[in-house]
Amino acid sequence: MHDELFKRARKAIPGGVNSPVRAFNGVGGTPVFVESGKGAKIFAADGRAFTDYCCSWGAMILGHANPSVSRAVAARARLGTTFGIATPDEVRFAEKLVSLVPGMDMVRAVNSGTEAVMTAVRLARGATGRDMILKFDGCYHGHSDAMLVKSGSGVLTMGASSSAGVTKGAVADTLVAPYNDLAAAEAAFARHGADIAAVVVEPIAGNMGLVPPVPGFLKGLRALASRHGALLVCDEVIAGFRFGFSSYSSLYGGVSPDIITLGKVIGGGLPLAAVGGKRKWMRLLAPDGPVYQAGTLSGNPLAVAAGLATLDALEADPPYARMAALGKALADGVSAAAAERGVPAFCQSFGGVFTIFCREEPVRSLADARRCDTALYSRIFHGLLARGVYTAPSQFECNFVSAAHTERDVDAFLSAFGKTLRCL
Ligand code: KE4
Repeated sequence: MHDELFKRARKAIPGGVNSPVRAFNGVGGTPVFVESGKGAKIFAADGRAFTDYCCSWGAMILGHANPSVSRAVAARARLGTTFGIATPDEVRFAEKLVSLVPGMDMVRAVNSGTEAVMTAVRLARGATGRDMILKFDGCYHGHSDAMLVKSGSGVLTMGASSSAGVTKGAVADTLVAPYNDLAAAEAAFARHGADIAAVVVEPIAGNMGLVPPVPGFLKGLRALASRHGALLVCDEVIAGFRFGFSSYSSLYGGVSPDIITLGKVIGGGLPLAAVGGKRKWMRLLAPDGPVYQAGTLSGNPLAVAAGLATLDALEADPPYARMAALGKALADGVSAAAAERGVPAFCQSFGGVFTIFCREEPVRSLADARRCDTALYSRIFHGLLARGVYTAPSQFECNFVSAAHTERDVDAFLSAFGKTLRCL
C-alpha cells in the first residue's frame, strides 16, 4: 500500500514528500504514510501501529491528539481560524512567552522556524549595519538562502553542504565554523569581527544528531559577540520549551541571547514559530522600525490556540523530569546493548532527546557525525520499524520522548533494539 501511495505521491509532489527528510533517502526503503496518531502512537495508512519517537521533529511534546490541545483547536476553529486582523489571543500568547523566557522583552509570531531565523538574521543586519553572519557546520536553521551553507538535517542527509539555487552573493556573507570549536569562532571574529552582524547557533545542536555544547562554548560565543558588537542569536526552534519550561539558553546554556527563535513545541503541532529578544532590537521590526517582516497567517488564532493550550498543559503538569528519566533509561539501555554485542553504536542523549550514533566515540561536531556508519544506522532504523518503533529516518536527526511515552514504551524500544542487534 505504501509503495502505491509513494508512487502516486512522486507523480504529484517533488520527491513524493513535502519535506525531504520524510522520503527515507537517509535510510532507504519506502516512506511510511501516517493516517493518525494518539499519545505516543502513530497509525500508518496500511494499518500498522508504531510508537513514535519522531514526534513531528519535536513539536508533539504532549503526544499526538492531546485532548486539551484538540479541544482548544476545535473550539477556536468554530469561531474563525484567521482574520489578518489583530486578536486578543496573540497578545496573550506574546505576553506568556515574554513572561517565560528571561531576556526576551518582545516577540513576533511567524509561521515556521525558517521564517523565524530569516527574520532574526535580517534584524541583526539591520541593527548593526553589518552583513556577515557566523553559523556552525551541521547546524540547521531552516532553508532561507543565507542559512543553507554547510547545514544539517535534510541538507546533510542529501550529502550537500549547500543547495542549488542559492546564489554566491546570498552566501558570500555567511561564515561557517565547526560546532563546539570556540577557537574557530575566535578566528572568524579576529578576521571579520567588524563585519559580523550575528552569531547564529543552536545552543544544543539537533540537526547532525543530538550534539550538546561543550563547556564554555556558548559562554565563549556570548563574550565574542559582545566584544565585537555582534548579536548572539540562539536558534531554539527545537530546544525552546523542550528541556524545561523556558529556553535552553536560560535553563542550561548560561547565556542570554540578543535574539532567540522558537518553534515546534510552542506551536503545539500547528504552524507557529516566533522570533524574540531584547526590546532595543525587536523595536526595529516593522511597523515601528526599518526592518521589514510580515506574514498573512502570523499569530493566527487557530495556531495560537494550539500553542497556548500546549504551554498551559506543560505549565500545569511539567513532564520534563519524567521525559528526561525515560530518555536516559532508553539511551543507557541502547548503549549497553550495543556494547554487549560489540556493535559500534551508542546513544547520545539530553533530557528526552536522543540519537543513536553508529560509531563508538562521542559526537561533538559534524566531522564526528559524518564518520558514523550510516548503513548500520539504516539497518537499525528498519529493524526497529519492523518491530513497531518509528525513529528518525536519518542518522543526522534527533528522536524525542514525549509526555505521552511510558516506561513500557521504553522497555519495548529496548526489546526491539536488542532483537534488531541480534539480526544485524
Ligand atoms: P521549519 O522551517 O522546518 O519550521 O524550521 C526550520 C528549523 C530551524 N531551526 C532549527 C534548529 C530546526 O531544527 C529547524 C527544522 N528542523 C527540522 C528537523 N531537524 C525540520 C524537519 C524537516 O525539515 O522536515
